[in-house]
Amino acid sequence: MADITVTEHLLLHQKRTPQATGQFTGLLYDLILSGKSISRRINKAGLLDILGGTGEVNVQGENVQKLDSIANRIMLYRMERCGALCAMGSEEEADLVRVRSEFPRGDYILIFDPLDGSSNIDVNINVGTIFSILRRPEGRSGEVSMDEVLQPGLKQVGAGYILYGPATMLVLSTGQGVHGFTLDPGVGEFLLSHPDMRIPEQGHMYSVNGGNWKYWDEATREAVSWFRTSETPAGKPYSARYVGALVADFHRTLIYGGIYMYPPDAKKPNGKLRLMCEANPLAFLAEQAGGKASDGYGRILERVPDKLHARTPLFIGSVKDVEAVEKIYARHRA
Ligand code: AHM
Ligand code: MG
Repeated sequence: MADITVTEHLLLHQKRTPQATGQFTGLLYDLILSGKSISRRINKAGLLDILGGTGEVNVQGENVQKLDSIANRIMLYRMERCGALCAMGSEEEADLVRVRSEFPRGDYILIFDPLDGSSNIDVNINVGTIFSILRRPEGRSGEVSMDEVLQPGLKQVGAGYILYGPATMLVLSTGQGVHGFTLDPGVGEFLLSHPDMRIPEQGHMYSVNGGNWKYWDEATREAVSWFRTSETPAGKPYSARYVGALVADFHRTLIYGGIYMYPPDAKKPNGKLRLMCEANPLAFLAEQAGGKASDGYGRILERVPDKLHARTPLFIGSVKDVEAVEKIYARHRA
């Protein structure tokens, strides 16, 4: 097969995608460029003495790793200049970042987690950038207000992630399936490597931080126990896998099937993950790949965020595995 670059792929799809105007393609192009810059910094991290924390605490109350803030700065700098955005929301920024008047503004809103799984950086384990693209509601102009940003995930016009692993990969959907591209470092281009990714209907792996057992309620314990005691379609027990980097755990789930769970617990009653920059983009990809994403009771993509940094429980992956959890929660709620 001849190499297909991500740009070529986007242009081919542009003909059939109403929202893929030149502005949208330009946005994706600059996102990809940001991803390449972050990838390069991560590869050099050990050499440049930028591993470890800055000593600061971010808006979520977590220690900021040096690479978190570097990735955040790369994204903000590049994307403010792309000409397609009017505002950005970052996991590392408390408030919405509006594109300043000296830069050309567009109709899109970008929400991102610049470096997900950053507690893994010091041990050289996968991290990633997750992004969600929304369109400004029709007929709105001038300063962007929060109600324009707080849209349910169903309204996303694109979403994806860049996984900085043994190879750097871009996994992207603009609403026409999910496609994976692998960075060829020699030519500096993402090449189509995983066309039309589909999540198997049922998997053989479950992924959850079992260390939270003592903080879980009865329903959650039963849901996790279900995977510990049930059989896969091959008649074997489920395997447990947990990287602790959502983007890596999701990527495995997208390819092999199964389920990733971050349930609510006594310390985090709304779960840990952020609806807008983590759950929504991955839920969009999961559904586009034929899978499912739930908060335990209903579809993630239908949740209306009440604030930029709203959190949600997340159960995501194969349809049958996510439904198994929903059935258990529904029974406990009744
Ligand atoms: P982060 O965005 O600050 O890295 O936090 C989110 C991460 C996810 O990547 C991961 O799945 C989860 O937090 C791990 O949390 P825990 O250590 O509680 O299992
Ligand atoms: Mg994260």
